Amino acid sequence: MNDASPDAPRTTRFKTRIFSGIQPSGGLTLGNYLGALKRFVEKQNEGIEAIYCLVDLHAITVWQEPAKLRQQTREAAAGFIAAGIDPERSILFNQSQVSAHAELAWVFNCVARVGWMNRMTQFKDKAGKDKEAASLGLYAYPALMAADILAYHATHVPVGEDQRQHLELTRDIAIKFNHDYGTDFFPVTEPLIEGVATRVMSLRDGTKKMSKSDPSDMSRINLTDNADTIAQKFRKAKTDPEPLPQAIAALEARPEAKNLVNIYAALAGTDPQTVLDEFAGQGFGAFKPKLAELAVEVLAPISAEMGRLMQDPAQIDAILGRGADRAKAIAQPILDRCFEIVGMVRSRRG
Ligand code: AQP
Repeated sequence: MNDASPDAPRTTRFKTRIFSGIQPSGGLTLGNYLGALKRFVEKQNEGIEAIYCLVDLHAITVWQEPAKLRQQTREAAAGFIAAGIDPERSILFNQSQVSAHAELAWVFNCVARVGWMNRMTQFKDKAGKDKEAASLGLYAYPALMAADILAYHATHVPVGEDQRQHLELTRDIAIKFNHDYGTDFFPVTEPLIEGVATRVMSLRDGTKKMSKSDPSDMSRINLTDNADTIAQKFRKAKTDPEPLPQAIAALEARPEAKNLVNIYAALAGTDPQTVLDEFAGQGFGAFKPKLAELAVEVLAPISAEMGRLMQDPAQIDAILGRGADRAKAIAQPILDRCFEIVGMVRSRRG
């Protein structure tokens, strides 16, 4: 699916700039890789200015053990670099090192309406049955996400399908801000939801998305899993007894089968029909080992490079620090101007 080309007319006043983020709330998964990271690298390699952020402020909307959060942030940074993000060409940093995100989020908390937040399905999913016990941060999460994007006047945001609703809210916030203050200061950002793996599903339940915080490690492939673990997880992945069909339509009622075919297609850089053309008539006993083999071929070099980078955490911290300085140089003037528009006295800068 391609929601908007980078030349989309609504944002032509603004320079094309991509922003996207991933929460360091666990180890990166195959879902994060195929739905986001792989496409971040493609966008960077198309020469588009790109800002990529490890959104640690988002991560603490649910409990994070501090030492683990630090480790996960460094590991995610290593994952970005190992997957092909060049921290010289793109900006790579962790969110909490640029205070403009939290400051702009406050302004957006005052622009967004409670009714808008009440419609956010991610809050409902993550808060579960006991909504009263969820953090206020989890509820306000989408306003912070809007701030992440709009602090850079980002015009395009590559994300997986699960983030579509939050992107809509970011657009609503920009439109309302511009309307309330009689300005066209913020761009109405376009989502980029592209490819065959915009929604990679759990290996244990084809109706649930693959997620780094799922209690079952068997539900996901982690970028750091070794070849044996990957093979075992695919071998044990829930499927059905039918062979793979010839027609895509026949996968509609078979979510687990559809998920594995989509994963194969995304890893192979092809489309699901091509996968079915090759495997139609074969059962999962034959398909799963091929899928595992392909996944290992793609992920093993990334995992090995992550391991190498993780041996030097000081180097990762230095990269994140440099990225934060570059990010701040873009975000601070935008935040200052936003405060001016809102009516704050600005008698000192920074
Ligand atoms: N299963 C998925 N399929 C496709 N894309 C996915 N993304 C996440 N899971 C899938 C995309 O990865 C980017 C970063 O997401 P995130 O880590 O900020 O938050 P998330 O979507 O909530 O991811 P998780 O893994 O489910 O994290 P937890 O478990 O902490 O909530 C986004 O672009 C997202 O679309």
